[in-house]
This record gives sequence, C-alpha cells and structure tokens, in this order.
Amino acid sequence: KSEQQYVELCRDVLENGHKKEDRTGTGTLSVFGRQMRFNIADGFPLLTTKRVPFKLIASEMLWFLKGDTNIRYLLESNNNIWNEWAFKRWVESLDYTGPNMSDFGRRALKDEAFAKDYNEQMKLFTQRVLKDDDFASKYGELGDVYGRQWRAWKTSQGETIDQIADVMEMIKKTPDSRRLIVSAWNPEDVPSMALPPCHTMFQFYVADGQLSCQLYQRSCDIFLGGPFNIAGYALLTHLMANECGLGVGEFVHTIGDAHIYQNHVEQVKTQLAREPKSLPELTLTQGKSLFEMELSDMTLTGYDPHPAIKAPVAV
Ligand code: UFP
Repeated sequence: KSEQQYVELCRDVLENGHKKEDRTGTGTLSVFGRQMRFNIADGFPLLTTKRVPFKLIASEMLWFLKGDTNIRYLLESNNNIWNEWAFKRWVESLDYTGPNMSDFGRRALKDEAFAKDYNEQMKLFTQRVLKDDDFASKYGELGDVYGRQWRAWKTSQGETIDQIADVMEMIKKTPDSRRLIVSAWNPEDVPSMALPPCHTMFQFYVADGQLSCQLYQRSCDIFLGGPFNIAGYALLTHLMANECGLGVGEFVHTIGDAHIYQNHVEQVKTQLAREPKSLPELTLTQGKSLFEMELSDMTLTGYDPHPAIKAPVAV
C-alpha cells in the first residue's frame, strides 16, 4: 500500500505535469505541492518496482548524522554519490594540472573519448582522497552540506548548533513539543551554494509511543532522487525512534516541485508497468546511540525487488 503512493505520484506527474525548462537544460514534467504518507511500521519503504541501493542510502544518512562533510567516509563505504561535487572543486583548483575537465558532467554523457579521460581522473582523485590525508582534508571536503547544517549550524555569534542532538533531547524530554524541527535552509548561504539543500526542513511528531517525521523537500527528481529520499528519511525516523525508545509511526513526504525529467519518462513507464511486491523489514541494533550506528547495525530482510532501471542523472 505504501508503494502505491509513489506509483500514484508518478502517474499524477505524467498526466498533469507542466512542461517546464529547468536549470540543467534537460526539461521536466512538473507538478507543485504533493504529499505521500508511508506507514513505516507496516514495512520499510524501499521501492520494490525497481531495485534501490539501500547501502548507499544508509551510508549517506550515517555520514550526515556524524556531521561528516568529507567524501572520504563515503568512499570507504564504496559510496560514490557525492564524488562529482568534490571533484569539481579539485579540477577547478590551481593544484590540478591534468586534462581540462570543465563541464565534465555533460561532456562525459556525450563524448566517449572525454568520458574515458574523466573516469581516469575521477579514479585518481578518489584514490588520492582515500590515501592522502592532506589532500583529503583539502579536496575531499564539501563544506556546507547536510552534515554541517544538521550538526554544526553556524550562528551569527560564531558558535555552532547541533540540531540533531538538540531535537533528540527534545523528543526525549518534551515529546509533545510542536517545535521538533531541523532546518537545512540558510538564506544567508544559499546564494553561494552549488546545491542549495533539497531537504529544506523536517519535523518530528510523537503520539501513542510512535515517532513520525515529515520532510519538506523543495525539489524532487521523482525517478532518481525520490526513492532515495523516501528510504533515507524512513531510516532516519527508525534511527531516531530507536535512540528515543519509541516505535515508528509515519513518514510524511511533502514535496514542492515534484518533477520527472524528460529523459526519465520511458523508465518511469517501465516501472509503472510492474506489480509492487511486499516491502522489506528493517531491524536495528538495540541500545546503541544513533551517533555510533554503523551499516552492520542495520538488517534489511525480505527485499526482493524488480531489477534496477538505469537513467541519466541531470547535472
Ligand atoms: N534531488 C533530489 N533529491 C535529492 C537531491 C537532489 O530529488 O536528495 F540532492 C534533485 C532535485 C532536482 C535536482 O532535480 O536534484 C536539484 O536541482 P535544483 O537545485 O535546481 O532543484
């Protein structure tokens, strides 16, 4: 039943989506203001109509929660999803002396010879981030990403705020509070950010011993990003509930601009033709702090999805 929410949103966008140009030049079908509700006590919302890589989602969430903003941690977990952002800084720096990598994302899609050079440079880059401490601290660092905003929000007084630790305290001490909010959107920083936070803010809610979470996501790539985001925040809700001695309730996913890229439409149709299967179950190690959790503390059982579906990422 949970997955049906996602399927219906895809149909909605295909049927009612406005043709909109976008920053990446790809073009989208887009609707504004939609909401999906997942009862996560009934199963972990990792889509079954295509395979979604739970380990990548989980290692990224742990990385955020540790307040880590360096891609080295991700690389150590074989997670490459943030590489391009760090690589961009490296190839635009004065220290970089390899072949010209300007506009690498788009060029690698179109030009095979370039793609080969790019892959080679990317490999050298990630190996160096893994092995060379000085290099990693300079070029593996992404700075203003979720880890920073969640765990070390900069105040105008030159101090930092640990929003995750604070919200955790509040959930434990004042579960009825209506202020259980973590915000990532800082209007002062947005103009200088490469990727202003998509996950603008989230709020927790406690009732009947269950923890629910609602995310406001300003922009969602329904085919590629959406399935990651749903599972990511469902996992966050589980982790927080586990820490606070609560059960899990709902994950409410509220989206501003909900879009399907023009070059994902066929893939979405393939996915919609498939029958959803039963959702997997997630179990976590009990009695361990959220900040000490590792991948090995999470067990996903009963995940038997339809095969993965490939699609180009808009950059
Ligand atoms: N996007 C997601 N989920 C994410 C993330 C990005 O769907 O977690 F980081 C997509 C949304 C949009 C693009 O297609 O990435 C960001 O572009 P913009 O800043 O122009 O909205």
